[in-house]
Amino acid sequence: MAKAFPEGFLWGGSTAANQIEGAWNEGGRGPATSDFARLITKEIRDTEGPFDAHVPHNAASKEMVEDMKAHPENWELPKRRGIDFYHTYKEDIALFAEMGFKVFRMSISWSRIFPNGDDLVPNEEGLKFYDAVFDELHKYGIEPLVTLSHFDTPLHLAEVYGGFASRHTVDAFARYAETVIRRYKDKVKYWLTFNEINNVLSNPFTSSGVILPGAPEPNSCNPYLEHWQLKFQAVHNQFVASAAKMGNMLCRLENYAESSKPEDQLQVMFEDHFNWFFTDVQATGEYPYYMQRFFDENGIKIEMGPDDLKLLKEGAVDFITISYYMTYIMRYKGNPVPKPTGRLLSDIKNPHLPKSDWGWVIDPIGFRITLNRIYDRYHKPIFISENGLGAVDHPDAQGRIEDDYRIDYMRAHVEQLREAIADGVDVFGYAWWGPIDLVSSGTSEMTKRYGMIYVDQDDYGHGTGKRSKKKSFYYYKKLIASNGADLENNITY
Ligand code: BGP
Repeated sequence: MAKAFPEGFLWGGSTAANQIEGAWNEGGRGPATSDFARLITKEIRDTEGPFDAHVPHNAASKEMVEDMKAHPENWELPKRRGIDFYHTYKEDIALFAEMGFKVFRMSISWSRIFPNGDDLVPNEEGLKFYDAVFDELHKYGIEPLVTLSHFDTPLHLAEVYGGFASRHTVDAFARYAETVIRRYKDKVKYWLTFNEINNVLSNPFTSSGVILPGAPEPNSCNPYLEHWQLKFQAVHNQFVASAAKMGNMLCRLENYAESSKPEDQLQVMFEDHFNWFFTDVQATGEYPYYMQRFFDENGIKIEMGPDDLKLLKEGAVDFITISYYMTYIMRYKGNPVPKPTGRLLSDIKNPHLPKSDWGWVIDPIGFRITLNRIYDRYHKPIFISENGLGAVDHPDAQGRIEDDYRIDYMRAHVEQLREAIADGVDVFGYAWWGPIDLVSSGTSEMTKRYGMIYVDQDDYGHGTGKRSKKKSFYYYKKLIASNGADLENNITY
């Protein structure tokens, strides 16, 4: 048996309120941007164009939101129902406990606490819900790790203030953050501010509440490219809102050059900068030198408050949190600094790697590389808040799911994680994305399943909602029980 992971290593799973809770208009909750994220099925992708993960993020224009409000019957909006965790949390947490979870990464729905985002008094019913969830987790010795904002800005802040493009939203966020951090001071030790803060570039509406002017272009892979001024202003405001001793959260995009041409390597450097930028600011408390040229050449001027830079410096994060799904191939696009693609799937496919059903390349070695590079850059402890495989599952006649493809993915990534730790990288936890099937962030599908726990529910909300254990449930349970030493797939199911 291989070497175990460090003692006390936090094994667990990761979710987001908008993808699991449902109950979008219960318990005093106000509407959030995620309630306006439309279902994008394979048929829609095939007819409307090659949608990337997260791009375009379902709804972004004022017109679409207005139409969804006026004619909800014309739209399929699955995040409103999630997987009904709001009502099933006890049963679901009991299953996480059975797998041996040490940590559960989840988020609080901001509009459940402050229905409009900027109310002065919090909604007690919303606060009580999370009290109950945290108590339930602690009952089993599971540590909650909580994201304050995971792609669900209160809609009112988006509509009236343009979300984080305005400082008003920073003040509202600060009130929300203070309220929950104070309320749960004895129940929550680990906090993250914004999920995948870099996604503002490709997904400004749901991640930051920024409604861009004009309607998105149909049939475009990414109709939200451009508007750099707005996006970088929003992200600056999010940096300021984040400036506190807690974790950041970056969607880590590891890039390889397409060839050994120096120009391709230069492109890797440019793209890397657009990814490191976010964590550079959050980890060092300073704007890195390399962004200035891009800002100058694109007429971007970040408006800063007099104390912003001081706040950033004082609020540098204690640990680095990342999601890791895949790696990307870069080809030279010319000088001066080209604009980032904002795409999650690269045009150029890596011929050496297999792909998931959604075209995401599977690259466990890239995981080790990225962990080493992050640690080399920041020398701060790392928490993996997301890693996982979205796949189509086919239950057999008895409803059992032999998901060896998911087990293979997990095994390969945990092996490389172990290598990275052996390399000397300080990683203190690993949370599998979507331990229970949930609504996809990018496409709002249920068909894209990540879970070790199957949920009987389809893209349109049909099904019993019943939970059942896939083969990977038993695999992860055994892996955790051995603290990562036993990765053998010898499960009888
Ligand atoms: C990350 C998000 C998650 C999650 C995951 C998988 O970017 O933080 O919310 O959903 O990606 O993406 P998808 O659900 O689109 O497959």
